[in-house]
Amino acid sequence: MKALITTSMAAALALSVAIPAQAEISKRTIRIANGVAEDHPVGDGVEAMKACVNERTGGAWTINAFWSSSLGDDLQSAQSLRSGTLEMVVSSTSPLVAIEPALGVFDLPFLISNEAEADALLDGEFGKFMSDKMPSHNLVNLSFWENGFRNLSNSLRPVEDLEDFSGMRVRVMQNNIFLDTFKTLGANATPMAFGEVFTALETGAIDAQENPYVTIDTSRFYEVQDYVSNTRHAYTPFMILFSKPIFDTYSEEEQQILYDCTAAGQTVQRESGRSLSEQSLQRIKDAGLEVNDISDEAMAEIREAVAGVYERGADSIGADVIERVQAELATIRGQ
Ligand code: TF8
Repeated sequence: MKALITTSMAAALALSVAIPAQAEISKRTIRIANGVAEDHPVGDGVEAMKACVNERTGGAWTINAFWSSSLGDDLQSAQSLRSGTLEMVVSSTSPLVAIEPALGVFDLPFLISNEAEADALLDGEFGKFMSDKMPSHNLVNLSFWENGFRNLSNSLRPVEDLEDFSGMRVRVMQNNIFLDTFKTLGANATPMAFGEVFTALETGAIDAQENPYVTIDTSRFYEVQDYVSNTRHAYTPFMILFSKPIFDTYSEEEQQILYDCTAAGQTVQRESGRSLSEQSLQRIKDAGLEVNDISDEAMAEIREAVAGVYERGADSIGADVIERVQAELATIRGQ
């Protein structure tokens, strides 16, 4: 009898030693909402994340991505996360100022000047500082991915200097900083969810919109626009948000898988976005659009015109947050 117990105990012990990882991983289904089309670089990031999850969970998790705002726009999806009715969203930070106004810091015009700065800022202390604001809104930011530098497209004329913005009906994201920026530039700025932009451009309800080349390409805006100006007026990040009420039901190991696999997705997504950007620009040109750069002189004038947005934005963003980002950027730039 004694020998039998010892044997079965040893067998049980061996079993628990043999599959330590599985014990903490449950069967799960994760839905990811997205506003972009599947051929956007976010699609590559999600694929990489899926592969990572599959390996780490031994296939216990199913990940279903929903494209082109089919589960709602960025803000609606984030609200679903907060109430625990949706697991995940790849969202621009910009429309989320309705939830956390400090996120408007990323929308300040000409804040970030290149991708290396963006990566250092978002993956460093400042990114952590911003992510730490999210749990109080029932959201967990797992990673920052890249939306990218935004450029203006329109159906009226090449935008080459400050005067060219005048009276142009520009769709902006639902975001006070972008609204202020484009009003200050003299445009007739209209906040609108991303999912409505194509139709609004097509029907002529608006003349213009602004997004990175990969989005102008993969959302087919080139079909309903004639001019693109290389304005690079803002770099907007994506947050990879997870529902905190759902996150809290995950084991520590499962939570770590989410962090690790969205980080794996980040690497692929950024690389893909950066290499696709050139191809997208070429496709935009091939579609017959006129693409123009802006002279240094005109750019200096544009920058000066919108400088006041920083001070006015401090009310909603917080002066301390703006000071913090500027200090961090100065460090990154070695100033
Ligand atoms: C915008 C954003 C969007 C993205 C996308 C829905 O213009 O740049 O394109 O957030 O994921 O609204």
